[in-house]
Amino acid sequence: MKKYIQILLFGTALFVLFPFLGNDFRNGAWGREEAKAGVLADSNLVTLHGALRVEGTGLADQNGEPIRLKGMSTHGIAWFPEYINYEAFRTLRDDWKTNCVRLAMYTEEYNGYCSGGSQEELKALVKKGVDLGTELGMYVIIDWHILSDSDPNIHKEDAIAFFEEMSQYCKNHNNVIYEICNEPNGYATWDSIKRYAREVIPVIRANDPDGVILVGTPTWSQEIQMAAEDPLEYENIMYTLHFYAATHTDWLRVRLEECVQQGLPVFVSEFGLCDASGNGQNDFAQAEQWMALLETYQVSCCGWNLANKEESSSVIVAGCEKTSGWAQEDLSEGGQWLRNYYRSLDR
Ligand code: IDC
Repeated sequence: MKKYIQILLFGTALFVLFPFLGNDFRNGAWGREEAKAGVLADSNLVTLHGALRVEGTGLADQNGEPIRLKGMSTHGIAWFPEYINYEAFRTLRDDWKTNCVRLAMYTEEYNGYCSGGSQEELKALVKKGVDLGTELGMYVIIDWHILSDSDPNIHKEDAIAFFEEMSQYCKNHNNVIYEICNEPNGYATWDSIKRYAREVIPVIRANDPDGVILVGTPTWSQEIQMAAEDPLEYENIMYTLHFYAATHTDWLRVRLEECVQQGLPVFVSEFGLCDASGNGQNDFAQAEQWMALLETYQVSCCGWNLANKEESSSVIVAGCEKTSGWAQEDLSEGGQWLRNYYRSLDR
């Protein structure tokens, strides 16, 4: 009997308090079951915006309205698989106000896909990330994260098989974007990247004809002017520019602006506030200039990285074991800045 009275009192309190509860509680902070049951249907961005396509220099939604993706990139998913979880993505959606997650899968570094990592486990993790994004109404980028393997042609056969399987899996999802090579560098020329792209893109397109595809550019995805001069002949393609605010300054911003003004579709699929090593001091003054430029041209972007590694680009402080629901003090200096920035866009 006592129990029923308690339940009754609790119910009445909830009813009375409901109008005063925060937006987060009313709109976002429900449990997984309510989310699944469709209580969150109106907050499901992917239902609202549907499949995206490249329009001008940016992205448009299913109604032809411009949409800007903004979000976080994971660190390498083989290093930090624990952040591919429902609550983590939900925190990024509801607390950070982001609409996109990039799944970075290294090909070479630390148990990379082509250097001894379990390909089956990594593919399962990517699919899990895609499914979580679908469930939560977030766009997901599948990133073939080449780095020390400078030229994407080095692992071209693996890339073809990987994207064949992923595009088969994702063809009925309208929230997936394919990034076919993170950062070509060293001797990888624009010609060799184009050669690679011409083999990988048709494989994806055969399964998922309308999927947006991101193509990396030479010198760690900085030479977008080469793509502007000599673009690929496919529709629905964007070229990536990456910056780290403490290293890349005016000269790279000028390049971005010039290329966008020439009509090049650009996606900043990775950026950092610190230097290009992923560590060192953050440069918030430069970061502000970058963000102002990205906003001017509505360039979509993903911050590096969702992990608790001891480096300034990790947004969670080293030693914090929480894999979701981070409080202010769980976030690094850069993490707090990024969260505040994304929240400030939610207007
Ligand atoms: C860095 C990680 C670091 C890791 C290293 C591996 O932050 O923990 O040890 O890779 O070599 C990039 C790359 C991205 C880098 C990042 C920072 O896309 O993989 O991550 N960066 O160096 N391009 C420019 C900077």
